[in-house]
Amino acid sequence: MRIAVLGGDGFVGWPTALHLSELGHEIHILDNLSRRWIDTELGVQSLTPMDSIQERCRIWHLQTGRRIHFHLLDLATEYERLKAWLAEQRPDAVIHFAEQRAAPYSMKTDRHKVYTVNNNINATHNLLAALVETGIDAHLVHLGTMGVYGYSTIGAPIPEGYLDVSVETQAGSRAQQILYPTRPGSVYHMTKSLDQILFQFYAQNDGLRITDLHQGIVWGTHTDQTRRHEQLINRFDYDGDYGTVLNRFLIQAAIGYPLTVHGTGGQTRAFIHIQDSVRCIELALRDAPQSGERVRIFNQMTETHRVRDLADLVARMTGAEVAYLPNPRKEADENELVVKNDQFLALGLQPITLAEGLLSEVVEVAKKYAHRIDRARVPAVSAWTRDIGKRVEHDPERKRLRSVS
Ligand code: USQ
Repeated sequence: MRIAVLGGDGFVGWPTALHLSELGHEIHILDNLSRRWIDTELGVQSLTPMDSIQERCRIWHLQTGRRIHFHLLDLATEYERLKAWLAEQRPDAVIHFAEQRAAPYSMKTDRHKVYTVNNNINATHNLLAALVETGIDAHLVHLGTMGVYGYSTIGAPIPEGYLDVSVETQAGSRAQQILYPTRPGSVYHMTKSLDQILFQFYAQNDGLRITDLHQGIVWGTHTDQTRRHEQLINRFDYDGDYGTVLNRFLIQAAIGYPLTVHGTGGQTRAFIHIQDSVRCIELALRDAPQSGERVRIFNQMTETHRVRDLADLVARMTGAEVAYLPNPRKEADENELVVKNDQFLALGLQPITLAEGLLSEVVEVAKKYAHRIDRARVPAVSAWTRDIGKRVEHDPERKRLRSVS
């Protein structure tokens, strides 16, 4: 297949492009390189040294003989160029990763909220409108998030996108399936919730074939392909805005920084290893819906864990200290989470679960590049509200951490 990977320079986009190229697909990455600009804005860098996208593609070609094509394009602002590109290349599938993906970044200031909404919603809508206008019957696979469901304890497993409800009518009760009610916990998660409505409309109105993957928190760094050459290495974020919880704990352990648990650490979240993430995308691509079908929704996760249990696990493994810090986010202190992921299991996914070997691999990568870490950028400082911000700033445990690190 000819596949467009939108956002193919990012943390999941790059290994996906490699994985699909290895399988023999013709891969075109479309990316505005905004993630690299955000590093510059924040004054941080990936733990792992990343080459330019053109250099990465060159090395892949040298290693495998396969070509990955790169096109510099901003989906959110260059609608006409996007349409022209689709009309010319007519891809069989489009994988859409091209969104600002960090919740803390989206909550930093009003400017970051506006940027995240403008970028994410325009990118998604431009793509949908361009697919309709060009008449391309490409399967659109979108990387969504588990966070659209919210994290309150509901006492029942979270289904894959749709909820069975019964509506009382004058003629008795009627069964219906509705999109699971969204309860986003950040502006970023809100944009993915809005994406769902856009997909629902375009599938119903124009017969677009769409799969939405509600992914959990990705951990790990290497996949079979990124492991192959130093210059194919994946990016790895450790900072307080882009680093995600388990990867952060692993790098913190590697550099002797206390593990930064927010609040009680009673937050339960869904997780998936990066290798499974790319495999799920392959599986979803093979299982495209028909035109006229409703949006196909998968929960792309393999296990759930409580944050403090992960901290304890990493501490036991490495001898790291655990620090309980005031939570910069507005989120439930404790929640239960049970998630259905039957569809990927039925398609043959064999989950990679938290194994010591893979956890240690991340610690080893972090040790190798520890000299690239700016310890001052490790704490998470983006607060969800002004009041929370003041509380976090003056907290004695946070001040202590600043002095020990
Ligand atoms: N947390 C800590 N300590 C830290 C960092 C985070 O206790 O040092 C806590 C957070 O307060 C939160 C949980 O860990 O309760 C998860 O935070 P995270 O930064 O790992 O994940 P999140 O902000 O939810 O976002 C990440 C990705 C996002 C993706 C999402 C999947 O950045 O793109 O959509 O995971 S999910 O969480 O399932 O919605």
